[in-house]
Amino acid sequence: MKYWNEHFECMPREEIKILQSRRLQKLIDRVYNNVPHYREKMVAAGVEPGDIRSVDDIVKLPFTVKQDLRDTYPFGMFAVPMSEIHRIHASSGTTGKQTVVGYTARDLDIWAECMARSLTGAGAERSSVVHVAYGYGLFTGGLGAHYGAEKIGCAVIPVSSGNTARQVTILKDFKPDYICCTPSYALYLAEELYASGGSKEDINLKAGLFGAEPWTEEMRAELESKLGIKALDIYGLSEIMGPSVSCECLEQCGMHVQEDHFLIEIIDPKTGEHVKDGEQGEVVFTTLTKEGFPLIRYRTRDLSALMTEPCACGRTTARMRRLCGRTDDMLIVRGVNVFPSQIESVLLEMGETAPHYMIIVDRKGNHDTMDVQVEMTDAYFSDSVKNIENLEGKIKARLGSVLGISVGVRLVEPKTIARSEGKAKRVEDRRNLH
Ligand code: DLL
Repeated sequence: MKYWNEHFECMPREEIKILQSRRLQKLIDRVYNNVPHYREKMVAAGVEPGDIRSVDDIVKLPFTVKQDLRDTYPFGMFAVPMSEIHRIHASSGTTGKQTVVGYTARDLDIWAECMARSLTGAGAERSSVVHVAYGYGLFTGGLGAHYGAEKIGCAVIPVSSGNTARQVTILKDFKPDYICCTPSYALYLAEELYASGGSKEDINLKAGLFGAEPWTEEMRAELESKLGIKALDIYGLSEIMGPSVSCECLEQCGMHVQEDHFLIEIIDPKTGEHVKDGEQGEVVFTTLTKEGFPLIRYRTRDLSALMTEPCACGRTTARMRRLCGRTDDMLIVRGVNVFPSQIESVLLEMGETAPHYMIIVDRKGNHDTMDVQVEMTDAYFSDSVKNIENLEGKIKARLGSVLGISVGVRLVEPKTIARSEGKAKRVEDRRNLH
């Protein structure tokens, strides 16, 4: 089966727009009547529900930002009474209060539907076995992937995260066809698979749905060759919905947005104006069908670009380009913007180290410093000091030319950089700028 829901996934774009416009009108009516926060903001902006007749009118509505969620913590922006809420998720975030979201039964069903579309796009079907190694709990990854796979009728292995040795045994013995986890955890699993004497020949994975953190094309190549799979990018965020707001198909050419449920805009983060298709900007979502916790023009702080040209898979939905980072995890080092993903690309493309690294930013006096620690491969580790220094110099030169600033590079012993079981932490900013 190629599509889970051909009607919506392959709808002509003009029809998608009509459907979105109709759903947007209903949504605005609903939030105006049920969520005081939105009513107040609309009144302040001088907009009434009747002013919103099509998706083109969305620009009349104010943005919603993370601070709005904090101000109404925990349940102030729910649009239905608690008797209608069936599940609560929360994301801890790195700063400030956690973000709390609620789902009605219908919301959960739509979430499972979107995830079923994503898994089907990766090739999964009823007879497939799906290994879910995203964390189960308040984080949306585990349960999100789980219910999508169950909706298709797959056999789900709900391993959750952690206990890596056992996960490797499961990969070898239960032979799942699909795996859902963060890309950094997939890398760790691959490493442990080989360390236990196994290889890709001992497992049966066809594809992985990897997301919840930024990763690169170079990391994709690494995962595909080590695990013998197609590595697909899947996106989501607690506030909008967990995994499968958008997901790549086997064409691997951008993540298809579930546009019947989510209206996507890409804006210039400074001006708030729309950028042109294909241009990079901040992703903004409106949840067209959510009942429990609808969001209007939510600024995600994620940076991506939109592609609307047809995809070879036949789906007509707009696609998001791989995220290059977030407006708030972009490092500004000596005035230069640096994304951790740029560093990952360089290291993996050079391919002379292990794919494990850590970025340390500090301030000495008034001077920002950036140091990259990267693990040597076992072969290099037993090599001469001179060769190690040469390689450090080579990486330093390459990073310097790509980033436009000079960076310290230190090769460290194999297996000394902490492995991640969920979202990888790759930056330590010691400058206390926040
Ligand atoms: O990470 C939901 C999710 C679970 C997505 C499993 C995909 C797979 P949060 O914990 O709220 O939700 O974190 C959301 O993670 O705003 C992005 O910055 C980042 N993120 C999610 N997917 C990707 C991706 C889940 N494919 C935040 N590429 C988002 C890059 C991603 N960053």
